[in-house]
Amino acid sequence: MLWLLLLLPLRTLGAFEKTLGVSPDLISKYVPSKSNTWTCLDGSKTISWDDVNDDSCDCADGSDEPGTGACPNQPFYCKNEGHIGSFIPSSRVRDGLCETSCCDGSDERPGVCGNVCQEVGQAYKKKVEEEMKIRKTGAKIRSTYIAYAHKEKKRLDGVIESSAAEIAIQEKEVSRLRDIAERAESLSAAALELKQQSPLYISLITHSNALKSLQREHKKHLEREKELSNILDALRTGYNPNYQDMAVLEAVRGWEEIAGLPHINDVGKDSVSDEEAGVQEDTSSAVVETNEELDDEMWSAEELDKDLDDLLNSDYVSLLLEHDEYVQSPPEGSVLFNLASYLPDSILPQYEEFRDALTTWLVTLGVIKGETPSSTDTSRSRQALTDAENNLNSLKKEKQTAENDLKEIFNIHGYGYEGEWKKLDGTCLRTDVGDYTYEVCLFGEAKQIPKKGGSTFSLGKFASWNPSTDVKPGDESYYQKQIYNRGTRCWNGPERNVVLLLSCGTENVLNSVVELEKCEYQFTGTTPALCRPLDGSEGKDGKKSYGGKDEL
Ligand code: MAN
Repeated sequence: MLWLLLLLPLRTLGAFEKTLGVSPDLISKYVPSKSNTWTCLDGSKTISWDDVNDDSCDCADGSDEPGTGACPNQPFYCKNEGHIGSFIPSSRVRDGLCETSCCDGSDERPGVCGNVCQEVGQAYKKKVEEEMKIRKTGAKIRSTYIAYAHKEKKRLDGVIESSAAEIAIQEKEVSRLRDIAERAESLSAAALELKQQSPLYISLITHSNALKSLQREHKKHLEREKELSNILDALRTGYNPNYQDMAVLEAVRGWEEIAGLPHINDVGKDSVSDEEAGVQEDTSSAVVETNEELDDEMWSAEELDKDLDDLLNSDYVSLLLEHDEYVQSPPEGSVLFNLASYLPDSILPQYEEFRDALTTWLVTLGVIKGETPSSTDTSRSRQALTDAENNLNSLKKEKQTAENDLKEIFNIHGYGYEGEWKKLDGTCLRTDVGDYTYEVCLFGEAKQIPKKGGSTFSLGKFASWNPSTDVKPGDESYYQKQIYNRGTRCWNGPERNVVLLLSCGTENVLNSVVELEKCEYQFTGTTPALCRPLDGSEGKDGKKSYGGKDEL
């Protein structure tokens, strides 16, 4: 009877060993049949219950040996009571080594590894609690970042609204000023027409036209003279003196006199050279220049040849206006009667508009002569228009910038769905490592600054969040990595670049910098922006808002 009592705990122990290494979701399947048999989990074989966990692999799927490591590639489950259960591969079961992830020592034969789950569990719990504390504090700070983004949105909405209103006003102002400028300019055109009726101007134009015509005729004559001299040269050198044709001889002699050439029959005799004989290409050059005495203001032939074209290309209208201003230079003290000079700039455009309208009316009615705005008035109204247009453009630019900024705030690829990163835009984190101070200005640029002097290298500008294709934009891991690239090119190497790895922390700090490969740097740091709230109100896709508030 006593042996039966002794057997009971052994049987219980045996049953316990049969489920050694079995994961909790399969435990219900490790029960013997009434006839003490057991069917492999893949249903391929029925074996004796005694063959389960007997250190000999019987089932094709290895399911009969969950706790011995006898079958390859089986998961072994450590219960780790007092801590967290975990799986290890069967290859590490009963290998004589105590696995850290199997703190209960169940992977080894009894007595090999102690059960340290209580201590491990407590240390783990403490660590988790500390992390939770950090996350809780961080999440509070993060919520202020989100609030900042909303404030920023409001501000930008305001900027967009007010600049839109100002744009509408300014557009009207631009069209009003354009109207004034165009009217002033068209009045100036009428004034110019009037000025062009001046006898002096008409005479100047007539002189110019006459000179141009003279120049044209002169050129024609030069051409003709050249042709004639060629004919006469040919006659002179080609005629036959033996024919005694007096008319030809007379023509040759006459030409030789005009051109200053020796008589052709004397060429070759005595000392008359070919050159002197005028046997040359350009006989026209041989034409005798008459040395006239020129008056002081007369142009020489050379001046006529070189400078006449420039003179005839003069801008006569500009000359007319200059002349007009010259003869009309304002008398001293005229500012006294210039009403515009007493008016503040703000009402000047209205005054000018009124004055122009009145002037036009008076001219139309014949009350006053066509006195028109001066070129100064015209350029002033043009200037006022340009200033207004510039103002309009800067308003439009301001609105555009605000719209772009607004788009980025709640953008998962920009400052996050909740805008939690907006606050950190431009925040610079620094740390000293070796001979350098490393700096990263978030969403800006990363730098390597030598402590003992020398050039600062750009390590790249912000390019993107985690670009890995297996990371979904908006997920936590997406925001745990930032890429900065296109920094200063490395000597014989790539452009410097940085991978910034971030995790939740109560402060924005840079913790470490390592140069993993030449000119490829890895920064690590913490930020409250990554401390998502503990209550899990935020969906995995990051689309649920923090603290139950509905954003957007
Ligand atoms: C500088 C620094 C280093 C880098 C070398 C490469 O000294 O930027 O980090 O490795 O240049 O030449």
